[in-house]
Amino acid sequence: MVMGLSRACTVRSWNDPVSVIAIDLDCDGNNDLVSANYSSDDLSVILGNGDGTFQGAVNYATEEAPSSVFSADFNGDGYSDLGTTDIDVMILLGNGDGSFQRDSSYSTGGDQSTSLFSSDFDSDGICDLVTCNYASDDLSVLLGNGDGTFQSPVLYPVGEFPSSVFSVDFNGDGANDLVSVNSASNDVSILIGNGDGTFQSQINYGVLSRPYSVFSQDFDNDGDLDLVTSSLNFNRVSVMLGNGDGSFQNAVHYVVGNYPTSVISADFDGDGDHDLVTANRHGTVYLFCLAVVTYFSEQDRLHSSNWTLCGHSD
Ligand SMILES: [Ca+2]
Ligand SMILES: [Ca+2]
Ligand SMILES: [Ca+2]
Ligand SMILES: [Ca+2]
Repeated sequence: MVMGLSRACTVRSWNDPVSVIAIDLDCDGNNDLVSANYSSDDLSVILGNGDGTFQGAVNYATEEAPSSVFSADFNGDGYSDLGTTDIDVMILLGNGDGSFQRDSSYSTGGDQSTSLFSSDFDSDGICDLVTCNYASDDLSVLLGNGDGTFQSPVLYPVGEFPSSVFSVDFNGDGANDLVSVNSASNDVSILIGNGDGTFQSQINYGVLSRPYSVFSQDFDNDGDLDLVTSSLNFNRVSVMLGNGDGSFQNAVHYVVGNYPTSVISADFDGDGDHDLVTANRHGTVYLFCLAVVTYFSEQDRLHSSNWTLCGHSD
């Protein structure tokens, strides 16, 4: 099986980038990068040149210790905006040229928001926000007004120490649902959306110890969205196939690298199957990343390959 990844390229100019996204921010057709930098209290915007190289970082100050960044068009002007969680949720509105203006901050009503996601929860075509709040064991839903501002948060209890949140329509009713992965209760919480911006109570499914990251994709191509979580303690990812009604089958586990802090899915080898990549951390060497792609198509289950992506050892 041939992989499309061939080399590692390290881009450095920030401190402790704990969250990163790739999106075209300046509308030139090239993907750009944004990182949330936990130790330097800022976001780095790094514009891509389209050939795999990048320009220097432009930093935007946040309040304190940003832990997550997400991009959506919050004010509907066609330009990508940024949201980040630190003490509050901070919104930066995009100018369309890769620069941003700091807009407003919003309390989540919870404690220690570690993850942020945006989708439309009340079906009005306007991007809304959800955060997961690590220390208060809940999710905060903030409905968007369409001009880049948001309504007051509504909180929903989930499992213990939620570390990541994601939103898709698990039961196919047209309303986006929520999932959080809970690192102390070792489960995921599913909250089915009512389509009006409110959500039903959590339904929980057990996964491996200290799950930290969650992502959704239709891994078995049956039309039902499935889940994957990463387990810090067992160095595995857990795949739970969806039944299409918002319920899930028991998790199947796959070995990846050490301490997988993040897992996402994409088709890396162009065969139409959804592959996985995890970002793994090693002991005291903070942010030393080893990418592991695990194929789990029926023909090639459990095959994985490793690439060293970047080293950071201060
Ligand atoms: Ca915008
Ligand atoms: Ca909305
Ligand atoms: Ca739904
Ligand atoms: Ca599926």
